[in-house]
Amino acid sequence: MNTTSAGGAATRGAPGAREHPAPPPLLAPVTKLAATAGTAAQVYGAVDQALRVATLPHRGPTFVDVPMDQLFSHASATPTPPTAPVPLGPDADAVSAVATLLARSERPVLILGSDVWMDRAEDAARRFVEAAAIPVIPNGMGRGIVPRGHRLLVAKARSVALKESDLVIVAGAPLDFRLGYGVFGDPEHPAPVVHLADSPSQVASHVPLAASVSGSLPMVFDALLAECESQPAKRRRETWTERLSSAVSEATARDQELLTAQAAGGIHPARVYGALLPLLSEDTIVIADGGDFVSWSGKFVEPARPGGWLDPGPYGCLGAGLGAAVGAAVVRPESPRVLLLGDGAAGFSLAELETLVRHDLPTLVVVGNNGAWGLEKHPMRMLYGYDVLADLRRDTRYDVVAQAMGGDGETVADPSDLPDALARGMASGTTYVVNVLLDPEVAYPRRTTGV
Ligand SMILES: Cc1ncc(C[n+]2csc(CCOP(=O)(O)OP(=O)(O)O)c2C)c(N)n1
Ligand SMILES: [Mg+2]
Repeated sequence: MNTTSAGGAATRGAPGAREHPAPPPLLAPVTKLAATAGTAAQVYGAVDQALRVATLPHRGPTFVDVPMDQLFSHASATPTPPTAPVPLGPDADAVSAVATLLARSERPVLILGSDVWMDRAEDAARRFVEAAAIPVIPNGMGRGIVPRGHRLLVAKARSVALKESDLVIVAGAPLDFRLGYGVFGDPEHPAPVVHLADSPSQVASHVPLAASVSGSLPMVFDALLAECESQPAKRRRETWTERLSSAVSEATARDQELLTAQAAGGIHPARVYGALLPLLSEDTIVIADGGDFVSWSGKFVEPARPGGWLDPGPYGCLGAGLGAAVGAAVVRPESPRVLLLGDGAAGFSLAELETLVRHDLPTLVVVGNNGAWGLEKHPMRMLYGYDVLADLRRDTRYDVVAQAMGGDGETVADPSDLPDALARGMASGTTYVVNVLLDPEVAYPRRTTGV
């Protein structure tokens, strides 16, 4: 029997499909599609459709469940050949409107988010950035598209750039708490905002936009590049780019002090990065999983290529890091991998160290051991004056756990031992945990609580 469509599988909201069990309502609001394949014959079509929907822009989870008795039954299916989705091209007038705003802007900034990389728009984005000479702040997994050291990468001048800009273009990232909900500069007279998104559903509707474009992001950037060539900038923006370059230099000098900072009650978290940064090659994939420890990595680690940074997305889902390390190792086995793992995050999926060892996927895991859920503890203290239920055991030997699972590791209590320990881990050829005893009192210096 040919079951090449999901026909008959109950999807939430599909009327008349009640002869089969309804899909679980719990999953429908948090997935792109939730379906129950009520019979074995429906399984192929339901799974096929779920995979197609999940990978269409904007990518997202889909859910299929199959009753247990049907799961162990038999049915035949004719495989459907995979078809590449037809990319949605951008609207020409919308592109032209953005190009006009950009041509008039004296102080533009472009924010490149995770969807730029997920939509494989990294090359098109970089061509546009260089042709338009627009300064860039990366967001999430947009890091590395404009590589470290590039004259237009102004991540370290982020607050100056966003405060003083007269046009903020956000590409491939939601206008969420990480981006001040899309309000930049003076809240009374915020900068005009342009939103570029991979699909119409992702264009922000909670703030007024000066313009927006949705569609396949490689096509959006190519169209913008072509349009900017026909509408060149009215003025040269050297004053702006020089202002940001000097802000980057000042921030880099301030970072240098932190990278060698001393702390009284253990190692200063920034010190880890002082030792780690010189060891990162052009090809190293840095994976971040944790609270404050990850904020420090976001501040200091600037990848040299797209895909050089993996994080758990805007919700910071703890525990995703070990799985991401496994994925990175499988997809790019030749690239060195460093997982920066908070001790709180370690509590979620540390057992996956065994997976890395069993499949021979050597990874350096640096555990930022501050004996706490720091990003809960310190904000509680700030907001309430006390903290509850945010302490862990700093004596836990995460390195010994790795040894017990067939990997290796060591504990570092003295910051001067960090460079050698990290280098040993990288050269070890196995999954190696460096358990770094951090000062629990050092909180990441954040300006907002994110709400
Ligand atoms: C699955 C999940 N549960 C809870 C949270 C909320 N949360 C954010 S940071 C954090 C503490 C993280 O502690 P740790 O990994 O040790 O990092 P630290 O802040 O101490 O550097 C928690 C519980 C989350 N992001 N994800
Ligand atoms: Mg911690």
